[in-house]
Amino acid sequence: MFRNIPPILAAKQLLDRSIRRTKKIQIHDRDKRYEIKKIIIARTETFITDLTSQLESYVKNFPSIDKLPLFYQEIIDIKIDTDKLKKSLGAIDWARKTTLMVYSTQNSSLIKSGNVEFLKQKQKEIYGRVSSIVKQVDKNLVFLSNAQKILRTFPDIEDIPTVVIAGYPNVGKSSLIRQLSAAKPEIAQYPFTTKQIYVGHMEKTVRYEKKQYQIIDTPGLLDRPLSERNNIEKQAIAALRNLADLIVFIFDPSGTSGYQMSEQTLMLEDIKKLFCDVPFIIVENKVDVQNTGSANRKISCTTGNGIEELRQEILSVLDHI
Ligand SMILES: Nc1nc2c(ncn2[C@@H]2O[C@H](COP(=O)(O)OP(=O)(O)OP(=O)(O)O)[C@@H](O)[C@H]2O)c(=O)[nH]1
Ligand SMILES: [Mg+2]
Repeated sequence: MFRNIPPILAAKQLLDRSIRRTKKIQIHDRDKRYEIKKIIIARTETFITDLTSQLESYVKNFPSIDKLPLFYQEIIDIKIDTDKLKKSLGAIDWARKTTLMVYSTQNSSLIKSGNVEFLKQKQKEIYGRVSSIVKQVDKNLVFLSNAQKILRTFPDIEDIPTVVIAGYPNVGKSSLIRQLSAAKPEIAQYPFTTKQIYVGHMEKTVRYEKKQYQIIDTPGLLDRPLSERNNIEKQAIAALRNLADLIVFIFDPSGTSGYQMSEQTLMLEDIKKLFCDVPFIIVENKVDVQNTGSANRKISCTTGNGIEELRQEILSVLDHI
């Protein structure tokens, strides 16, 4: 969804690019003085037009944050910082307008003059003033370019029934999404392996018609207030808050995740309160290591035990939403 934004150049590269474009302009006239004048005017105009149209495309092609779905708005704030992003876009627009203003006030003296030395001096002056304007927003261009790289990593979220997998770190959330979809998030035996949202798809054929569902892997959550959560955890909360039609909460009673059942239970109570109008399916993973005998659904992402039954339950809950 954010892959079509054109690459954003830093001030120096941007200025170099526009200067390079001007070099291509050649004009021939029998009157050499007139030829030089025409070249200076045309090159200055190209410099300004190329530069300002680049700056304009940076601002125009950036998605309007306020119009994006709420999930993206929250993720942008967490991973990029919405205020800084808006300020940077504003600064770049300021640079474009100020450049055009400088050009429009200086251009008439270029057109009126026939003095080659004066023309060259004026052109240098315009280039100098415009360069300093663009350099003033260099940090904003760099910020925007980084923001663009981060945006490109955002998953494509569709408006279809969605299940979000949640739980403590290391309990097997990514292992489960690998079992249930073609998504391949990294799996490892340490907490906070997953640092962002991953999306997989599940499908079901209902009377010859294929229905698509989204399954979302989230970073692990610890039992603590939102204000103490790190930016990785905040993404999980953003997915739960904005995307979940159903939450699959995974417990790991085996102890291999490094977290006690008591801590995991407290967290489940907390998020149940936060998302009280969303249905939950509660599962205990790693039944190959530990079977508590509780009433919760048991699965093993290692042996595949209970996975098909869980898939059917997920699809049937999503179908009734
Ligand atoms: N024995 C056993 N190990 C499992 C099972 N499911 C996952 N694991 C292991 O548990 C560890 C954590 O698995 P992940 O899928 O990365 O867990 P996660 O919840 O996504 O972890 P974070 O992304 O760090 O929050 C890995 O070493 C997995 O191989 C299971 O059913 N049985
Ligand atoms: Mg994971």
